[in-house]
Amino acid sequence: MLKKALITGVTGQDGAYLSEFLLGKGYEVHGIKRRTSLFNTARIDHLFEGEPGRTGQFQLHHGDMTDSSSLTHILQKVRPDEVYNLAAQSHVAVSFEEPEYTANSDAMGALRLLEAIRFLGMGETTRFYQASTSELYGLVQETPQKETTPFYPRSPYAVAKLYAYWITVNYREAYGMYACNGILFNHESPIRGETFVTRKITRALARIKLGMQDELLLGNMDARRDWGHARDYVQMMWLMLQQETPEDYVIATGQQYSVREFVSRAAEKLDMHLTFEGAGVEEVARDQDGRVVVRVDPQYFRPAEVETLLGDASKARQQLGWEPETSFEALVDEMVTSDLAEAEAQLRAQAHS
Ligand code: NDP
Ligand code: GDR
Repeated sequence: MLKKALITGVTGQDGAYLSEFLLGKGYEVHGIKRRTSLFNTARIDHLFEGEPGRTGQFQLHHGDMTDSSSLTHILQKVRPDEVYNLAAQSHVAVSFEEPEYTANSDAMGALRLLEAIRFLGMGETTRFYQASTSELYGLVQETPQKETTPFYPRSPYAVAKLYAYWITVNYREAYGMYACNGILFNHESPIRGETFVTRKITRALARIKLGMQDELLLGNMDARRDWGHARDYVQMMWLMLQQETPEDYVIATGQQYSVREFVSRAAEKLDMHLTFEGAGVEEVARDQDGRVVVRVDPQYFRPAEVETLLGDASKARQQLGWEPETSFEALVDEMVTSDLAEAEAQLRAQAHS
């Protein structure tokens, strides 16, 4: 019998990498996707093609984190060995604009899944992974941040994720469920959503390089993050569910860079050598020809900011053998190369139309 995994948020960045990883391990993978008016399965379409004999090993079900009935029906039908709760309104800035929806999907959504697993009588057999986040540390109380560092969330997103974190711990303690939190620091890839800062930068600089765009507008360039590669991180989600006892783990690289440093590195890869001048809202970056290519735009500032995050993943290193495979430089290079290829393809398509 194949092991069965159910992934919420399967159409997202991590859902796509995790699906591919679990299919490679021989799992039958079921994903929950919400109904959309346009196709939104670009990240996972290749998984349906599969290898001979793998047909049917990857299946999608319509459902929504705000709808208990859909979640319950899918759980009852699939009866998964492992549930990975990756679905979320995951954009921190958007959570200030849609705080109630963010709480409904990110906080209550986790509760709906846990409660459905429990009352369907699957609490002893189904293992549960909750996508927790370094945003829980927010206004940091200790550097670097580890599992015991106190939380101080700074956005409706982080507050919703705080509820999801604790309800996961509570179901573990109250009902003996195998439920864990992966407290993952930022992880990126060429299929990262285009409005997160890394992808926004690599995509815009590639287009500027090809003359398809003039400028890149950014918010707080002083923000510092511990950035890793999503491909490395999803393996840890799986490993957390393969242990003897369920525990919570920080996953991070232990290295930190500013948004400005990310911009510089991405530009270097494109042979654009940037000089930064001015400060605050006056800051700009010019290329070697003196052209302004990056500008600060206050519309991207957040009502409350998380200035700095740096993870200490010692526990995962010791207990799970965690070792990030992709360096910061390799991550940026991979993203830039992919976005350059995408922009070039778009130019070619325009030339032929
Ligand atoms: P994405 O934003 O790329 O993907 C989010 C997924 O959730 C998408 O599939 C989205 O569907 C789905 N979704 C959103 N709302 C609902 C809903 N109401 N019902 C059903 N599905 C929904 O996020 P990532 O892949 O980057 O992150 C995965 C998880 O990990 C998220 O929970 C995120 O908060 C968390 N996380 C991410 C980190 C990171 O750096 N990437 C770090 C730490 C935690 P659709 O495609 O239709 O929009
Ligand atoms: P984050 O990621 O908020 O850390 O949440 P994001 O890439 O959105 O922001 C990182 C930092 O960059 C600053 N920033 C900008 N951000 C965006 N999106 N757009 C800009 O133009 C811009 N300019 C500067 C931000 O202010 C911030 O400080 C991500 C999400 O994936 C969450 O779901 C996840 O939980 C955390 O990472 C860990």
